[in-house]
Amino acid sequence: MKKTALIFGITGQDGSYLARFLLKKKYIVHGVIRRSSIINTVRIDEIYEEPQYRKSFFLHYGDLLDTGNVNMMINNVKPDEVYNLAAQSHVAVSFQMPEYTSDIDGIGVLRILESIKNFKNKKIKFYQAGTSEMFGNIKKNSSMNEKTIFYPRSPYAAAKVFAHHISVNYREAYNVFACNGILFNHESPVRGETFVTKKIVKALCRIKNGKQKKLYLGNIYSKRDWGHAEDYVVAMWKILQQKKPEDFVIASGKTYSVKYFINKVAKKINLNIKWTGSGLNEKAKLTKENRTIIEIDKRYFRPTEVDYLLGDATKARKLLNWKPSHTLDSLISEMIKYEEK
Ligand code: NAP
Ligand code: G4F
Repeated sequence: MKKTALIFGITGQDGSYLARFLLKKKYIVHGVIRRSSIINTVRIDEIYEEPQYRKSFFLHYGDLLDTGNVNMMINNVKPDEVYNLAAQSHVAVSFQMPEYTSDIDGIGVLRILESIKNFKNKKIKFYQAGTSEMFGNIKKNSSMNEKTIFYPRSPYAAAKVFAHHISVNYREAYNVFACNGILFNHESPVRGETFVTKKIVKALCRIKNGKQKKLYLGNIYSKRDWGHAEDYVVAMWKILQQKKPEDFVIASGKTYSVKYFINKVAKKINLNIKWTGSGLNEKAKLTKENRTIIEIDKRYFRPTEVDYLLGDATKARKLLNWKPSHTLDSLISEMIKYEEK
């Protein structure tokens, strides 16, 4: 008997990779999409149009802000597994829209959990998309695992901490099969264009081809543990295949600064740059032409920053037998190739 999965956030980066992965595993996949005045299904259009998936891929309009709709999704689809990847996922935006972000990223999760708790026909497994942002600031040179204490540094992270704890609570109080994946940053060619990796790759490729003059960035000294979304959705699935519901850190185990990422991309596309100045006056110039192509803009700084993230995925390696197949190097090459298509 084929398993049925319901994905909230199917139009996002991770949703599109997870849908492909589950369809290849012969799941029936249902996805929730939001009504929009402009097409927002570009990442999954190829799947939707694929004849072999006509009878296994279904889309429904919905929104995590709408309790009745969430209940209807669970009751109509009757899924074996629910993946909640839906979120207002941009940290900087969450400072401008804290209430909206909390409603989707925090209370939205509670809406799904209540619905699953009240669904009596079968035991539904639930995956919640947690984040390394929940750790916030910890000591540099140490890594974060499932036991590390949370210290959220943004409305986004605070809402995700609520989502994490309420999922644990429904597991303990009502025996809901609820699991949190605590995922560190993961990127891909279809990463949202305002996240720093995609912004850098796209802009530097455009600058190289004479289509853009400058790239403006915020804090280039923060460090991130970057992986590839394709590897991370495998971990999501593996987490739900365990006998017992548990929480897992998923990470590459390596951390690099935003500036390191820029230098890597520039080198790969043969853009020779040199850095001058410091603080808000730091700039990158094209070595030959002495023309500035990267500047720091204080508008991209956050009121509170997470300076350093490094994950320890030992538990996932041991219990899930999960390890990433991509490196930062191969990720960047793939992102560049996509931009240069
Ligand atoms: P993303 O590309 O921003 O996708 C977010 C998805 O959520 C989109 O499908 C979006 O729909 C949907 N959504 C937003 N608000 C919604 C609402 N009110 N109701 C229903 N759906 C809504 O994010 P991602 O990078 O794929 O990340 C997936 C999840 O993992 C998110 O929860 C994110 O917070 C979390 N996470 C991501 C990372 C990472 O590095 N990528 C790391 C840790 C955790 P539209 O397309 O219509 O906007
Ligand atoms: O790419 P970012 O916006 O990702 P951030 O804030 O780490 O959040 C992402 O990863 C989280 C997991 O840890 C997810 F939960 C979350 O949903 C999202 O996917 O920024 C990365 C770093 C930050 O330190 C930021 O301040 O890059 C810095 N940065 C510097 N200039 C910039 C920019 N970030 C963005 N988005 N745009 C800039 O111009």
